[in-house]
Amino acid sequence: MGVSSVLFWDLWGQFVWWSVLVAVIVFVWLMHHSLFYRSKEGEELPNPDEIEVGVFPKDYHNFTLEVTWTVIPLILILYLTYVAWAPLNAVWAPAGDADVDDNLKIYGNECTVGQSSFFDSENTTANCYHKFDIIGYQWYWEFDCLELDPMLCATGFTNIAINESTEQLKPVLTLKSDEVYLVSMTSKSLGPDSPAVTHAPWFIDIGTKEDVVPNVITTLWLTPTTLGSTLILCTEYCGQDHAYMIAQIDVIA
Ligand SMILES: [Cu+2]
Repeated sequence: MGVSSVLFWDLWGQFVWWSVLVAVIVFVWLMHHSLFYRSKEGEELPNPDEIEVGVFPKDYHNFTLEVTWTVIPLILILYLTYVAWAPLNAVWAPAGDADVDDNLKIYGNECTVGQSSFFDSENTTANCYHKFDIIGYQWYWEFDCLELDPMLCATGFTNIAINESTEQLKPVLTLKSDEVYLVSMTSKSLGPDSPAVTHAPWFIDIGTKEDVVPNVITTLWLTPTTLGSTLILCTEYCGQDHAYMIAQIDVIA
């Protein structure tokens, strides 16, 4: 899982836990009341509320109950909102001079040749980061490893099944696990028949995505921490072959 995924999976776990707890309370309560307060066969029921068919029942206002069922869920929602903010630091952290600015300490400075990021997924910090580029065309991804060592970043091609009977040659990006990458991205034109349009690479399993916009450089932190292969899909509709704008990422040790 990537840098954001580590955080998002933790959040996911918390949200599922609270959802299950609330569901158990609600459904157990509901079942209990539905069964326990059922009238028995032939039972003559008292009618203390004088409920009549076609007449709106008397209004019993219970202030304590009303406050309780408003305040308790409100506290839970405020808490979940608060914890959901946590990954924003890791996702939007600036890149820059970590020696000068404490806010840039999450991923440190750009690695020097041969230096490793040593990503710490517990605390979402790293020694340093590596840079590479992604360019979106209509309709394929191009990876540029810049000056990086081939052990850290390599490109190639492979056949990927795009449906049950068809395979297509697609780009492959090979990255090293537990390294932090800062990806700079933009969209370019291949000529009048293929204008620069907005794309958005979605790094499945790594859990992040970002728009790729003509004439703008967008950036994204990427930290693959699980070995294996995953796909990049385009999640911004970009024309005819949008659905086939696929690439593979191989994460190696
Ligand atoms: Cu696209």
